[in-house]
Amino acid sequence: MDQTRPSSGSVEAEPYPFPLAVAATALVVIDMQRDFLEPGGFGDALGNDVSLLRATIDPLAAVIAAARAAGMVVVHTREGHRADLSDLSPAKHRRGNFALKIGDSGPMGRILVRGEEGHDIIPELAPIAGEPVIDKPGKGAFYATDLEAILRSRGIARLVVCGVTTEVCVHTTVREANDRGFDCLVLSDCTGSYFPHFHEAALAMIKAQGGIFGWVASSSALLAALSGA
Ligand code: TIU
Repeated sequence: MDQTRPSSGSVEAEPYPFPLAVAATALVVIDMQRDFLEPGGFGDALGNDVSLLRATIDPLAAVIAAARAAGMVVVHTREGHRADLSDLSPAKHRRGNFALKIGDSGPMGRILVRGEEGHDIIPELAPIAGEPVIDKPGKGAFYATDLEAILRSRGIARLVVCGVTTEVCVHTTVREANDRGFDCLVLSDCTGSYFPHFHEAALAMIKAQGGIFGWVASSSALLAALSGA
């Protein structure tokens, strides 16, 4: 097959079209949590301008709606820790320019702790019944989680990856998925970073070298493919 030419049932992507196989594809939404997107959470405590991530919300809401309508598996992840912090390594606890550390009390409850308000997925993108929510203690969604078992049991071989932040949890997850044999398409406008130049570089790294980690496309390309599928 000439991989550089578009074919029907594929998403216009770089470095070449991503074949669309809805039944074997999951939409994976990474860490669209208050702790990263709203003031007073973990992202804010690290000294970031959290408003930079909010441009992802509307396009991602449209993608989630289209994926649900097409019958795609939709999976959400959340970064966070047990209330007793027993799954938090001392190294992760120490690291960062923290105003508040993980586990400290902030305006949205304890920072990056499961069950707290800040740990919730933002209301605009709330999961619906039947959609797996993966709680992860690390940056990658495969590390110390049952994500791989959940995907394999549903016959998933391909991932559309969205969420925040592009160069941290999205990238780590794509690298983990790639090494496990999943084909990953990352949506450029449904991922975001506190550092726009890191966002651009992270996307460039994924699609470089003939797609060394996967593919990159806009949400409009996925929506167009889904509407024709
Ligand atoms: N700090 C930062 O850019 N990201 C994270 O800590 N976690 C995620 O990316 N979810």
